[in-house]
Amino acid sequence: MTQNSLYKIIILFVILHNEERSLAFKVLLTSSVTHQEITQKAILQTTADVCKAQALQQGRDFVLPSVLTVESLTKACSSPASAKGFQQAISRVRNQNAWVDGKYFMSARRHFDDETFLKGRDLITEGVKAVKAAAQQGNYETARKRLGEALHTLQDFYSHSNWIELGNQFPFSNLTRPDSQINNIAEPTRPTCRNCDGGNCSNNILEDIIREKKLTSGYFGLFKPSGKCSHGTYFDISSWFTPKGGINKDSRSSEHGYLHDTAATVAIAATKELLEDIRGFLGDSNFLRLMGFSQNSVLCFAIDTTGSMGDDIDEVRRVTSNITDKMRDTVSEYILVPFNDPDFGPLIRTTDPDEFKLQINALQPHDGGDTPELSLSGLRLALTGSPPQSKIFVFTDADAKDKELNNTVLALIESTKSVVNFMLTNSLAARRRRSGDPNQGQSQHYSTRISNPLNQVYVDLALASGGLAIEVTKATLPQATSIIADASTSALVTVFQTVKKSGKAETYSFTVDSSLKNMTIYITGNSLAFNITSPLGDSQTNEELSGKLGLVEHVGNFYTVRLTILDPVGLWNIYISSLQPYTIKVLGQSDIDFLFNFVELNEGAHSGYSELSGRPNSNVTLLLTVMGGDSVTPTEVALVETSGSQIIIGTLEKIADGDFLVTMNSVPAGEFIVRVMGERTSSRSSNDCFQRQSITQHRASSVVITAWTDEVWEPGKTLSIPFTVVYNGSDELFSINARNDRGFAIEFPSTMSAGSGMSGNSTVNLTAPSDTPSGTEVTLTIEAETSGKSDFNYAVLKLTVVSPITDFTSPVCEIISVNANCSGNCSLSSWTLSANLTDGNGTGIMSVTLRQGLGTLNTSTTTGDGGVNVTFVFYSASCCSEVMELVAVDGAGNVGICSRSVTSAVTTTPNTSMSTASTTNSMTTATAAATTATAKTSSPSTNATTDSAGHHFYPPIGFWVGVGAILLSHVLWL
Ligand SMILES: *[C@@H]1O[C@H](CO)[C@@H](O)[C@H](O)[C@H]1NC(C)=O
Ligand SMILES: *[C@@H]1O[C@H](CO)[C@@H](O)[C@H](O)[C@H]1NC(C)=O
Ligand SMILES: *[C@@H]1O[C@H](CO)[C@@H](O)[C@H](O)[C@H]1NC(C)=O
Ligand SMILES: [Ca+2]
Repeated sequence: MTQNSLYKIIILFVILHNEERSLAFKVLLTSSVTHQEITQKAILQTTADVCKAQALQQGRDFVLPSVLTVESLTKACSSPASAKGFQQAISRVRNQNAWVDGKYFMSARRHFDDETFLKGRDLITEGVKAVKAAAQQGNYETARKRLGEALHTLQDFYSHSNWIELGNQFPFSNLTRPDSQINNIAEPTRPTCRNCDGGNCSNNILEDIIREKKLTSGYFGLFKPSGKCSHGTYFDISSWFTPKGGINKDSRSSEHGYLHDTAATVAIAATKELLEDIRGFLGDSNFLRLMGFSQNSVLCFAIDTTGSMGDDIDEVRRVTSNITDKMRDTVSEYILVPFNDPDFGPLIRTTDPDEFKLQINALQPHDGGDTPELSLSGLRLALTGSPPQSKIFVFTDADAKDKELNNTVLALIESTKSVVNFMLTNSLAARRRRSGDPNQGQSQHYSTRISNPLNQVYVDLALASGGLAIEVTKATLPQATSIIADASTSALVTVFQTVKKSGKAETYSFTVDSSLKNMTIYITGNSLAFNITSPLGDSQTNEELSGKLGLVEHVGNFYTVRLTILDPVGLWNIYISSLQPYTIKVLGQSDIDFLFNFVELNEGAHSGYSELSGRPNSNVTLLLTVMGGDSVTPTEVALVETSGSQIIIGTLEKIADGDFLVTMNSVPAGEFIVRVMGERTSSRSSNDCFQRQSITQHRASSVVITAWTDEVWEPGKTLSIPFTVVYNGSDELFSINARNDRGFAIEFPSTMSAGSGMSGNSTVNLTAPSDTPSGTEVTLTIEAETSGKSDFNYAVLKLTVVSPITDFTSPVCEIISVNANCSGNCSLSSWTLSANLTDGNGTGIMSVTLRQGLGTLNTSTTTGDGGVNVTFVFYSASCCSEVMELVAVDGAGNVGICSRSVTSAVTTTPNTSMSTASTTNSMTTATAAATTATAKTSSPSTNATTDSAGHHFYPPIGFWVGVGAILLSHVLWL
């Protein structure tokens, strides 16, 4: 039996026999949320610094919001996108941070328990390396996850070690530097603690440990070496034995809870340091992308490039050019995936609209014919390469040859919540005939068409994703493409959506609130008629192209109704009659929206939650984030069956501002969406009700697949990923499929048994070719399906191949000279600086960028002593631009920052005795620079100290005053 499972049994025993301890669960849940508070605060503060620096560089004003929130900062950063992208990125980092507690419950190094300082440090530096490598490849989602994991360990250091007890008020920067040492760790046999004095643990760390500044941390679990400190608090059995008690600062009620707030403050500062290092590496624009700015306005096209698509591609080119021009200001990234037979890809990603147009123009229709293509392979690449919740448009005129990817693509749709729209130009010709509408009893014209049966897989996938399968002819394709421009508008929310797999007459209603603008209703289906009724009783049918409520457009199987009515607030009805399947979708623009994830709660001391990577079980728990500000309150969260009529209402529990935990004890039988109803208090009306719903259709499953690995994956290596299949039913033989989107060699068992009595265990082996570039992201899907195909579930893993790094040192900056004569009117004088940058025997300087300063920067490279490359930097600026900060990044991603500032004399009272400007300089490694970046410039010439190498650091006093002022109202963390 492993220590872990023995431990869990003991925990269970404690829970069963002690009611009070089991009640601790709620507190513990809150505690893992506040790990997130630390993360969120640090992200908001660093992002504010970045936006400010960027605004200064671009000559824009930046007004720091008085209260930093996701919403206020998005506005201040003048991001064209909505706050949703930022919130989503923060949630991803926070959730992955919490996940560490769930997944690595007993891993000492993940929490800096058991004096595992070197291993913990390695986890952090390896994590940062992976964040940088992934982000550099544009794989921001993976970068966010790795960031969340690394931050958990970093933050735990301040709660679980005695760093704070040693009197430190600053972060321990060595934890984020792979080249630095961690000296003074208490020797393995050296006692560090004594018994607490009853309930009082304020003096339990031995005096000699404190005096000699020995670093120690609490042991957690069943055993500890004699004399060592324990972690403490419930569940830490080691703390029941001498030396009794613990030293953690996880919450105010912990043994060292009196230091909790200090520890939390230093943890925020440490988190900011780490974020600053990543910022230095990525540069400000890409750092903002990592933080989700402009990540939710990505336009992704997957285009069939076979010969028969010739005319269509011309049309697609025209359409995409128009859209690209029209959407320049709202779309931030363009992705193109060509597919054909026998190949597909590569995925092309650009932020430049003109480059995107060039790439589309360069598509050459070739090969194939009207025969099936590898469309699902192309779609899979689009899904794995785009940020989550992207809108993907697939253009094809042929059937899918790779239908076996149906389930894989479905799994990716569900887990990314991306929307897939198909523009299908192989529709069967419409047959127009005169016919009576059986439901309205009046004679009218409408076309009787049926879908091309070959398109069924596309229709299924579109519906599952909440997208549309639009069947048009080549000639009418342009008319249908307005949906692409519509989909790219910012702050787009779904008010209502339904999918009917068989047609019948029905009436649907939905609520429109006063925040909604530019409402559009999309209806797809053949042979249908509809009638829309406003809250005031006005109505319009599909036959009235311009009516009381709005404008109707119709092409192929696709209707668009744009509401033009002035006051749409209230309850709307749509009556629809059809003999065939149809979909309705009601969209609008609004700040009120929500995000959710299916999660699993973890019990025990290091409690938390994990996001599910597959379908939820019948007990559904959602972590819900409601956007739109303080005035927005959710009142009902429900799972709504899309094809049936079941509605399961959940129990709402607020866990932080805007964050809720929703639990349901059953699920609808079929596909369902998540619907949030709520109220907004506004001055306009006292009772403004809103409704929003998720787009993707979800399903529950009785199969659970868990898979993960902690191994570092290097090019040329085979990664083994253990996985488990658990089935809540009688014994079954599952068919197993594991696939990756890179075509890497893969091995896995084709079948596996699981059921009532047992779970199935096996491994997937995945081999990265030796020429795989560092930072390559691989999406692995593991699927299990019952033999009768009645149940199916999956796990999705994003894995990153990272090359080993041998260069651990940051570039060094040596300022050679500064010439500043900044007396008098600053605009009439200028200053210059020259410096040498070197990377010693390292990988060499790859980039030098000016982060602050409005002057000009020139660089040239020469070979200096011992063949070391030296980058000579010459900077000159007006004296009005007082601060210069440049960032040098080496080939391994190490960051060095060089900064200098001059103080120009006050122009109104020229001081003759101060004819030369006062200057300060600093060259620090990125981690130390984090604090300078925050503390800098208010009094740059004071407080400089010098380290042994003669480099100057700013003790971040201004920064500490700032951080200290933020009193965390209630911080607990594990
Ligand atoms: C941090 O790293 C530096 C450089 O390796 C080293 O000189 C210093 O002693 C380390 N600090 C501690 C507290 O270990
Ligand atoms: C593209 O825009 C031009 C002019 O702006 C227009 O004439 C043309 O019809 C548009 N083409 C499509 C396919 O929308
Ligand atoms: C694709 O998968 C879904 C769900 O498993 C299934 O309902 C559908 O019939 C499949 N479609 C095809 C064409 O195989
Ligand atoms: Ca280096």
